[in-house]
Amino acid sequence: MARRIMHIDLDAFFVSVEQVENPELKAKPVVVGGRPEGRGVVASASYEARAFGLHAGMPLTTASRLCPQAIFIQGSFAKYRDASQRFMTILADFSPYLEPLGLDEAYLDATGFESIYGSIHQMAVKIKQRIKNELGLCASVGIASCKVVAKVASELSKPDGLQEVAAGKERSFLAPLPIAKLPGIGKKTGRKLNGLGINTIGELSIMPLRTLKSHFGASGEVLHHFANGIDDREVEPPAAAKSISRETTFSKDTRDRSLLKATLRYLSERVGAELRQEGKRARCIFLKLRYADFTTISRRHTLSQTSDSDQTIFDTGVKLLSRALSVEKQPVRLVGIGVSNLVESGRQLDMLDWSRQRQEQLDRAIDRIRKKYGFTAIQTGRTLLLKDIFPESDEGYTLQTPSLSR
Ligand code: TTP
Ligand code: MG
Repeated sequence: MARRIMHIDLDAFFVSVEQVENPELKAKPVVVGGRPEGRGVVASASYEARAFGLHAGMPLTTASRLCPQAIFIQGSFAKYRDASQRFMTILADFSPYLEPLGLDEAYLDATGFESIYGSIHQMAVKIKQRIKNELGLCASVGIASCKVVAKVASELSKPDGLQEVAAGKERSFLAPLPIAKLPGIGKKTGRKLNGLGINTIGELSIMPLRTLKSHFGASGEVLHHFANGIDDREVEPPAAAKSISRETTFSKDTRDRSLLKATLRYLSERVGAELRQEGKRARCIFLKLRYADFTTISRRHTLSQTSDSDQTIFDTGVKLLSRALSVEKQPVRLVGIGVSNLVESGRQLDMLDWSRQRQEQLDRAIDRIRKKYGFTAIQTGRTLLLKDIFPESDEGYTLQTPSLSR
């Protein structure tokens, strides 16, 4: 029996959450991403804003030039995470075979659910209704025999869409579409294919596999299968997070070591707080730097013992930072810190290591205070410097883009 896979994606997610909170924003060109004069990019644009050519990833300055009447919103990640959790909870009511992707999309395996809902189409209608009634948000749904076709179908049906591709019709559904609609074809691959005279998915589907492999290596085979509507990937429940990181872009490129360290301290505390909330410890700490010319580097350090302490994350970050700055003289545009190689924090502390134990107790006490009174209610000397630079909110300092101020 052919599988029935659903792909569900919320329309203009960040913007729609803002519109639910403030209905005056409805039916207007709205952009979430930051102030129009800021250096960030559009994270989400309402469909009214898209009519002016605005899209995710566009610099905010360009967006405000193309659509000066647009309403620009800084956004708040905590709000979106909350809406996302409620969205996933609704989906989980419909099927345990659920694979969330990012915040606002998921695959759901609905094979065999016809008997409960009458048809898979009816099931999708019910899902859309619940999302609308309970969250006030619109979802678009694609239904097909595999993930890739379901995803293309939901995308094509937007906004507020629902499209089902019958089993056996996958190829004919995809054939007339431009290759850019196929997941896995980015700008570079798209240009290369166009250069080879391939413009539609249908043209790609009949390209000899050998030729595709010679141009794109192993991914040539994936392209061939996808273009023919073949995709055996299962709907998989989420794997545990592999890393946790936070980063921010400065409003002005900087060489100021105290500002860099203060920012690193703040980001380390955010990473540490999430690590502890997840009940994990990390073996590896990494630093990310982007210089003024956009060169981006990542440096990592493996700890001899796993840790979930802000201080360890920060100290390691500072060492990596000093080393990097000693070889590169350019000002820094972006700094980020993260942890990886995570393990469950079940292991008891080494009772002999008192200073470490005290540090970990302190982190937990700070977490509790912050949970109650807001992130900036308690601050280490080093992050106080940031008070003059970034606006404060209960969730912490508001950094350049909402997705980064988690
Ligand atoms: P998308 O689903 O790609 O976009 P969208 O929901 O805004 O619009 P669509 O109707 O086309 O689905 O991404 C979901 C959210 O993820 C989006 O609202 C904001 C965030 N996001 C970013 O922060 N940066 C990005 O570059 C993109 C693409 C999305
Ligand atoms: Mg979306």
